[in-house]
Amino acid sequence: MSEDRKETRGEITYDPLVAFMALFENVRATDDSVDAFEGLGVEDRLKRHIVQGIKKRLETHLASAMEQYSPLHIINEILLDGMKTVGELFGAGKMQLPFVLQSAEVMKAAVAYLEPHMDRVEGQEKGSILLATVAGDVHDIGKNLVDIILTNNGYRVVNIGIKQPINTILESAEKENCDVIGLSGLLVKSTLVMRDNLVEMNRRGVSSIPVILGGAALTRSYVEEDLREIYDGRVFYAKDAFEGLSLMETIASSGASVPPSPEPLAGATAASHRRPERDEALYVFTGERSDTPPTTTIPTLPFYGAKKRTQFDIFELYRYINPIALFRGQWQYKKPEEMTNPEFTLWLEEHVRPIFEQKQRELAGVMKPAVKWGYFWAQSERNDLIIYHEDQRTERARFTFPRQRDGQRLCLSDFFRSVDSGEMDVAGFHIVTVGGEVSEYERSLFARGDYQDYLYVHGMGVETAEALAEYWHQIIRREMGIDDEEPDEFRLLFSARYHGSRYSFGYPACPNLEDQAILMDLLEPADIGITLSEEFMLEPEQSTSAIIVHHPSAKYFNIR
Ligand code: B1M
Repeated sequence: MSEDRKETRGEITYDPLVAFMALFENVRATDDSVDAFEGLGVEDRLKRHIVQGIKKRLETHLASAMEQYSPLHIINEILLDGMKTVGELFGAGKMQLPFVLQSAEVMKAAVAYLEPHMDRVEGQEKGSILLATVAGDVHDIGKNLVDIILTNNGYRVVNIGIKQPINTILESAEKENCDVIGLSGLLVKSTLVMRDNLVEMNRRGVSSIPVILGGAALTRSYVEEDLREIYDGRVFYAKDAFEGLSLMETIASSGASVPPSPEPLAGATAASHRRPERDEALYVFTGERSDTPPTTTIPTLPFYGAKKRTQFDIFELYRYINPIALFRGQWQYKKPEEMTNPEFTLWLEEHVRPIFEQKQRELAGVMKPAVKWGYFWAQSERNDLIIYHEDQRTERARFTFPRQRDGQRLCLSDFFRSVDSGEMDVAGFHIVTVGGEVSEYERSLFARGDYQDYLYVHGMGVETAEALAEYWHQIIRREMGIDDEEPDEFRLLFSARYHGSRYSFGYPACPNLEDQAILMDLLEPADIGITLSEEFMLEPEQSTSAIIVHHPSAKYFNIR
């Protein structure tokens, strides 16, 4: 156990002193005898501030630049030129996203300093965009990254937040006189909402406004082929914030006339389309089950119903964070071409792990982990999984899962004993959260312009929620007595090398988000502060749920 953790009643609690000290970590000691800007002209000094993300002495250098240039010239010709270099370095894989955000922070600070000295800021922008996450979707960070990159590259961004209906989007775009509408969404359902939004824009005759779409559930071909056929105006796909920026640049440079949609990318074939509609045929049982053999043993039911736990050793949970998912996925550190994999791993250990360790301490008191979990009698019936009351006779709930059309014809229900077998099986469920405080903290960082920290804190929230799910799944395996294949390395734990599996509703084997409502009825997690929105999203945001399957052959599979 590390020394900076305080132990009380066998639990490790938050230590304010440790958190305070953590604030001063990662502050690089600078050698004041060396002037990083020495010998540079006023323009190059400012560009260096931007490209290297240096805030120190920014105001002094801006003040001396103002002796020569107008604030507007400084922004448009010098600082934005620096941001252009940042974009190019990022595009060439020579700059990591957290450093891009650090540059954006400096840009924001510089503009804030210059603004009071400008006669009129409005109308000086390169273009404007209304940004929103579509109705029913709570995902914020992707859209906010787009906001940061566009704002700090000279565009006016009107960011109206998450879960936005088309009415509000169009009203705000009109009121704010935006040139472009940008829609974001991560849910499969959001791809349909985006399509409906475009149809509605046609109907209202406002299709002269170009639309940029982004988010993980979209594919380029879905946007550039299917949606382009539907929308009377121009619609573009942006895979990330920088593609959003280059699209804005193309649109802005074409003036009033909207540029033609680019040709679809080679390789964007019909086969790569994601057709998000539910395929009913997959849910109809045609008489042919998979050849999943019944388990030889059924675990003893640890207890019937649900329990909760709210006391955790947060540092123990942090051990279950998958560093690859955090460093490479959330924080988006990418391997530069010139580095080998082992070199990059070493680089991450040297440069990124210290940030991870510092954030663990900083957020120890912000994370509020809580779990609700339980065990229920269960049996399968074709594609259905029936959950019984404690009497093992009365049906309490029923899930219907899709079945693979070809190949093994796998279906989640086949991992459970069937009604015909006459034997009662056991299903586990859990729902975990790290609470809402981390999201509030994250939002305050975004609002303050602490963009790099915003990314770091968001990533920590996401991966601590994932870690808690991993940790609790292990506890469940122990309680069920299926901890016979526990890996002795965390690396193997992250690749699910253990007995049984954990499936989250909304993922391919059990894609119906609506099933979250059944899980909520079973676990009743309101007492740990988790609720379900009308769109079947969990509140707080950093929460996740799963059904735990004990069958030894249970592994992830796709439904096609
Ligand atoms: Co979940 N999740 N998740 N999740 N999660 C998704 C979204 C999912 C697609 C995964 C999958 O199926 N493969 C899936 C939804 C599928 C569906 O709709 N059915 C899913 C699910 C099912 C769920 C749960 C329901 C699972 C469960 O518990 N039963 C649950 C719901 C949570 C809730 O209700 N609150 C859940 C939970 C979680 C975690 C908490 C564990 C965690 C955090 C979620 C969060 O932050 N709110 C999480 C994560 C991490 C993901 C994935 C893996 C990653 C999301 C992310 O953080 N991306 C995600 C799968 C995926 O995206 N590949 C998934 C990083 C972020 C910076 O990227 O927002 O895409 P993104 O933005 C990018 C680009 O897309 C683009 O630029 C950005 C920056 O480069 N971009 C634009 C975005 N908008 C743009 C707009 C533009 C231009 C570019 O112009 C306008």
